[in-house]
Amino acid sequence: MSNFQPGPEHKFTFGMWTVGNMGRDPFGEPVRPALKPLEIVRLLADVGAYGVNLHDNDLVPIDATLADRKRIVADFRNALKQHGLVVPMATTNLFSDPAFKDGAFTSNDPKVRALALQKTMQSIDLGVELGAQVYVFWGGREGTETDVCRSPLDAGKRFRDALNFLCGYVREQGYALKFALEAKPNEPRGDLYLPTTGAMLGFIPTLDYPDMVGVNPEVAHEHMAGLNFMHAVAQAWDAGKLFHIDLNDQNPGRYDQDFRFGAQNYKQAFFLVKFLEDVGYSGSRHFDAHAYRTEGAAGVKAFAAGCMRTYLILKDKAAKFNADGEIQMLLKELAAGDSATDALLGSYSSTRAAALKAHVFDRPALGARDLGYEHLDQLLFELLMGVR
Ligand code: GCO
Ligand code: MN
Ligand code: MN
Repeated sequence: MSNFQPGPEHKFTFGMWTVGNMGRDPFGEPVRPALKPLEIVRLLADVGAYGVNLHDNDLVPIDATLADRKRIVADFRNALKQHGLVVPMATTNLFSDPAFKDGAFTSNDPKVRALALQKTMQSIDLGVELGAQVYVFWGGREGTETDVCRSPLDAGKRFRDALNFLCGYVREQGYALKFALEAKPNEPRGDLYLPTTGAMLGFIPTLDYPDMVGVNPEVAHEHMAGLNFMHAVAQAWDAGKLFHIDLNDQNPGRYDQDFRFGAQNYKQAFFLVKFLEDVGYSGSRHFDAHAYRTEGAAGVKAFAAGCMRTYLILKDKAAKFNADGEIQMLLKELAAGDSATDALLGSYSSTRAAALKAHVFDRPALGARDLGYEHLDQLLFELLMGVR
């Protein structure tokens, strides 16, 4: 890896809403013109992305007629073909329309819940038609400003019922589609239900078809909650549930920043890329971010190119870290045991338990050991800064 050029093998994808973001915020009007779906496809192909993901209404307006839908989808498919882009993931917009102002699947109003199911089935059909294999659920409005409105137990039950219904739908259609649940602690609601990836992982086994359902962790969302993103990803991976990932960046304790991948926390981004590459994660590397509001067309391209380039640079750094003799020797020493101690560890047996109970440890020596993490962490810093 020397030129950090993105290729299809890297599976870099962007949401239509990311490079299409017009820079609107709660205080200011859009600073960039709306891009047509075909312009988004062209832009992403230009910067070397592999795929483009979408909400139903990123492509087909919510009030489109069936004839409109047919024409729009046909044009989009042509553009994808022409530019060699795929659509690995799709999702539903269940947050923009005022009908969903108090939630979609968790709304108190049965009509809203039914509408959410209808909209999602139609959007699943669209996603599958475009080739999506992963379907993301981000419950942007599934939450509260005040808990006076409903019990979180009712909300949880309704969310479960909705996912069970939709799993049933996907199974009956014979779609090869997996669901990926995306947690976020807050924004746009004061509090969102199931606020972390860990919470989602606890919820999945309560579903009727847990094997069909995994997670879509997002860097910014765990950082908003002040958590270590890579740890959440590791837990998802360990559970066999890392179906998708949303890459961006974010400082803790801020609004939902959606910065370019690696823009803020180089070190966390490094450990994340190293983790994904070390374990052999083979899904999309999906960027769910947008250019700073200061940017125009060139800035948006620089943003998209930067996300991918940063990933590849960090991948290269991860390989250097793994090949660094001194770093690897130090890590090996840290975990080194001796045959006497090794015999005390392992699966349970009554003999082992008895031996362990009888063993005399030199506890003060264990406490006095200098672990050398200061030196190791400095070596990492120097490697990342390119002076090693
Ligand atoms: C956000 C979310 C969304 C979702 C997207 C796909 O904070 O706005 O991250 O961008 O990822 O709706 O589900
Ligand atoms: Mn987000
Ligand atoms: Mn996201």
